[in-house]
Amino acid sequence: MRQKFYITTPIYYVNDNPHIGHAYTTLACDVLARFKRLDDYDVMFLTGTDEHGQKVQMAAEKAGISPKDFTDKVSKNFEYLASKMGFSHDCFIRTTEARHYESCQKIWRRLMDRGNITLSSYSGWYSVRDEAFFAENELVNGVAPTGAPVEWVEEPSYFFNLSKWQQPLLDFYETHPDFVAPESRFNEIKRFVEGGLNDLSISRTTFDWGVPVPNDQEHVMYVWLDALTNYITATNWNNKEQNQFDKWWPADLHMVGKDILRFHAVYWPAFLMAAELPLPKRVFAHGWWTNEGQKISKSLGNVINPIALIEEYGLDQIRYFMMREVPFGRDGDFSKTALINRINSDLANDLGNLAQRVLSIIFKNLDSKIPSIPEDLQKEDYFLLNKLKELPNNVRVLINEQSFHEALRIIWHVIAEANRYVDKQAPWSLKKTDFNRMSEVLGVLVEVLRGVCLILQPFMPDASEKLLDQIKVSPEERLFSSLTDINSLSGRIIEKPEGVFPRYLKSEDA
Ligand code: ME8
Repeated sequence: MRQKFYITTPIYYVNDNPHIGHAYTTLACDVLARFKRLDDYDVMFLTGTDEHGQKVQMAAEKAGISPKDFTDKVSKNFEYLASKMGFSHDCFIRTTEARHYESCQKIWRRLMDRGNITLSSYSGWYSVRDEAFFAENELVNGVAPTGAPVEWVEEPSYFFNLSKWQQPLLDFYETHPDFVAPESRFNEIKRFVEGGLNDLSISRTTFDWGVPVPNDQEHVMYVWLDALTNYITATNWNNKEQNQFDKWWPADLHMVGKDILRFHAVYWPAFLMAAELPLPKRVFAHGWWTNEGQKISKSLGNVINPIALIEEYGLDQIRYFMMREVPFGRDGDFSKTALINRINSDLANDLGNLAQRVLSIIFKNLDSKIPSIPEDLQKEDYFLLNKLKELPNNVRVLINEQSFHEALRIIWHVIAEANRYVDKQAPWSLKKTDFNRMSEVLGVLVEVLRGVCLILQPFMPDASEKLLDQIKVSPEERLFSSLTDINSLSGRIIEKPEGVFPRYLKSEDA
């Protein structure tokens, strides 16, 4: 039976326009989902929008429309971004769907039935921007640690007995050393839990834009309990006919930004333990993007619109840059200079030129017919083909650790070797001196192009598709299981090659 892989993005608050940060998280998940599909996994890739809570209600008020109309409208911006980015999600969930209300209420009842919820009252600080409660001693100069303003809240509230789950959480972390990555973030989480946990307010009464608490219409659920439950709702947990909970749950990976790790690595596993449901296998918290060295924020007016970037630089170029430029897990800076360097150097020069050179010589000198690799490999052929052979497993290990930048780095190492090989073998000179060897060299190089383009599909689906089309790899031959079919292209006829990665020229250079 095929193995399953269930991967999720955070569901994004609809009060904001989608920006580069949202695109980044979903892109990482898209790369992983595509990689797993090519490795023949049965994949479910979930993304969506978080539509309740005070923040969204206030944004709707500001827009002068009802929260329902507001969320219907702005949720589409995120779906639009997903389509522009070429994301391959299997499901786009909205927390205003009826099935989600049902599943939140089901989880609430499970928590209630097991004695983990009690009615009391909350008095303390609340940050609407973070949708989070803060104790007095957590505030920094009178604001939330994130810098968000806080307001004093006093209201009746249901509480979840989070404090009871401190030791079970610590035990779980101990026995699941890969539960949170990167490791430094896992250590922060452990320190936080070791410091003691306060019971958590999980309902609000001062506004009503949320999932009603069962049997108490005065309360709506705290938006984070509602939001986290989306990961289970998507399995149709509450639907008799289409229930796929057993198939998909637990999730294999929750991908999040570092800002919301605590919710995923502390609250969510505690809710699940308390509800007697299995815990997700892993949570990865990636870093934060800044723009040319500055924090990205609406007030600074430096929010990067990914759609404008795609229009200017190309989709695969942006996908490549985001996955390559910053070590995944660390903070990174978005700079146009760095982006243009990557486009011109890695894509146009290293890969684009290699493909163009190899295919042009075949087209012009071998009647467009892809040659075979040599029967007796020379030392250099062997060296290069061996590097290629090792690549898939090495990339697979890195992808499973979410080291996307490293995976691309080692793919580019093989591309660099291929460029050294082509320079050294100089097929354009062999044309006159040793036609047969020229053909063998080109056979080796097409094999490298095939391997590299197959592995690059998850990162740059469009460009890889174009290159694989050009070297006549049929759609059925694009799973990773075909990687070992060495020499399978020999004898196929190519068409006149076309460049896939244009250089980026500033308008004054064009
Ligand atoms: O927190 N750099 O939604 P949100 C990198 N609804 N990633 C960034 C980023 C940046 N500058 N800015 C945003 C929420 N992100 C909740 C989630 S999940 C059950 C509920 C990404 O719209 C990053 O993934 O505020 C971050 O965690 C997420 O957007 C926050 O999105």
